[in-house]
Amino acid sequence: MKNREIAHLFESQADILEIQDANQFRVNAYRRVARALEELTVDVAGLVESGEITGIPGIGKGTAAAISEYLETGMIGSYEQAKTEIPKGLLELLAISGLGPKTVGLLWRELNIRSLKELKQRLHGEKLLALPGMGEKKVERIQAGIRAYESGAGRMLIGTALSLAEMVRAELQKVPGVTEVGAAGSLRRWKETIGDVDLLVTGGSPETAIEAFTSMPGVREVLASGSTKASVRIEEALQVDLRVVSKNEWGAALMYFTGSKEHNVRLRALARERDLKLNEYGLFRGDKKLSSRTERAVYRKLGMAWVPPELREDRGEIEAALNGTLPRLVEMEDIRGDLHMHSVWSDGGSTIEEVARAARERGYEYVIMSDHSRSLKIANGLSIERLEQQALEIDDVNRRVRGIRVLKGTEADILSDGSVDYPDEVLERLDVVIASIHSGFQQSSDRITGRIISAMENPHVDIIGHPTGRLIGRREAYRVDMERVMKAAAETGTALEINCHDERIDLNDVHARRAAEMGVKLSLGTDSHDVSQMWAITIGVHTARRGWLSPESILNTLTIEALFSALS
Ligand code: DGT
Ligand code: CA
Ligand code: CA
Ligand code: ZN
Repeated sequence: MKNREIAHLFESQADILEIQDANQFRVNAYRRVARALEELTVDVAGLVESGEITGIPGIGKGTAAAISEYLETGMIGSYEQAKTEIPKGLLELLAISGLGPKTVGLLWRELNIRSLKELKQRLHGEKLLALPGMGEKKVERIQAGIRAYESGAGRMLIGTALSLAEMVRAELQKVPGVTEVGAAGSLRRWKETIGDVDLLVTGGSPETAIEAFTSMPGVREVLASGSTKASVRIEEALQVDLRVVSKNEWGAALMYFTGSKEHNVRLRALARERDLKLNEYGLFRGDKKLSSRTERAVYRKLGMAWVPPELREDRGEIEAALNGTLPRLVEMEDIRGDLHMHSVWSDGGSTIEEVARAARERGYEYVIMSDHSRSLKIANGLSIERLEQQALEIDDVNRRVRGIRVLKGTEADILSDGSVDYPDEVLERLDVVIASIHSGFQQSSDRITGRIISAMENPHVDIIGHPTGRLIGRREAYRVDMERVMKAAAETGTALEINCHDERIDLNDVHARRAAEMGVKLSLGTDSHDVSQMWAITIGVHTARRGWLSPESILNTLTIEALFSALS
């Protein structure tokens, strides 16, 4: 479906108009179209074909023509024209948190700032400070936004990379003779952000595979194209590298291109110590090839166990593989439920019944309803009365939908004094209490760490949600002292969440590993606001694997009885 892609163009056109200080009605009209497209549950192409498209509120004849132009040609002429009317660098500025189109327009018109570079040069200048709506505070926010943007610049969220890889994989699988398409690189290692997607393919003729790859729909630019490898750019900034390898060398190539570079460097040194040579074609003694067909065989010939890709970061996995002490990592099959979900009761889009059915379909035994608490007004947090009404509906769903248990929970705000957003007698009646910070992100380290620790000292709190609060590429973590939080979690028996949302991944792999070493349990929660997001549990499972976690460290691997006794 091209719905989101097209929505993005209309959104971008609205941004351009707003930067140009155009009439607000025009700006809003474009935004309305973008939203309508985002919210469509069916393919826009079908609606264009049947003519129903103009029946959608906000979409008129002109818009419909633009959409069908895009479907036919891959671009919208008027949008391409609009882009030429403003300096190129301005659209990039919009990716920075704290900068909207109005501000960007102001910076451009008043100070002739046309790029990130120019903005950085003049950020603290007096002229900039004097602009309407500016001020020390706002400048600081923009500066933090720039820092976050630059640290994540050019890297994709893993959710983006996964769907991109799926799309390319589907194209490559259509190529005659192709028997295998595999992800390599950071995507196969499930790193939290992905620089470029690396794919390997085998079977069929290399020329045909390369040709199919470079001419796929969605390719904006072919960055390189050779006889066995090619790189393309999709959309604005998504790069995919493809290598065609022979079936006999699949294992060696997969190992080489999975990396990480640090892991590979150690392996090659290890090979040399044994008078062997390791490269992307195989493991050799002199001219004699010892192995290359499968990864397992190559690792075995190096005298070590096969290393799960998530561990290949040179963080101790090589020693463990040599000594036979690699952990038994948690797997998707171990997971019996999702421990962080929102519904229509707060700011989610799915009903409790829909959540229950989706959870059962995933093969879960339980799922938690953890809607927002009363202080989080912008997310329609539940008053005590509504929380009680919700409990009745959960009872009803549990009676009607067999084979899945909906747990009563909350994602309660940790208030500024460290107390939890409901009184004890309310918390006590819930099956699971997640406590999270949603305010006061800028507090000092002592203050915010203290808040989290007081929440953990409340005996009803079972899990701390998204413990560091970072949003990848958008917001830095709070200044929380994770060592102290983990120590307190171990002492109070509070679990820490691995929030599975691709923009959060919070805790991350490194923190999760440290927490487990300290005896803290981890809880996987997708934080889904719609059942269509529940797949993200795989991001959590693979993050846990990157953190060397075994099933024993993870709450979601417990049966419901064991979960209850762990939480009590
Ligand atoms: P990324 O794309 O920044 O998220 O990270 P990777 O790990 O996917 O890095 P990438 O795409 O540059 O290369 C993919 C893999 O290929 C990498 O993990 C290991 C291997 N590789 C690439 N260049 C080198 C190199 O110069 N030396 C070694 N040993 N391996 C390399
Ligand atoms: Ca890569
Ligand atoms: Ca690459
Ligand atoms: Zn939250």
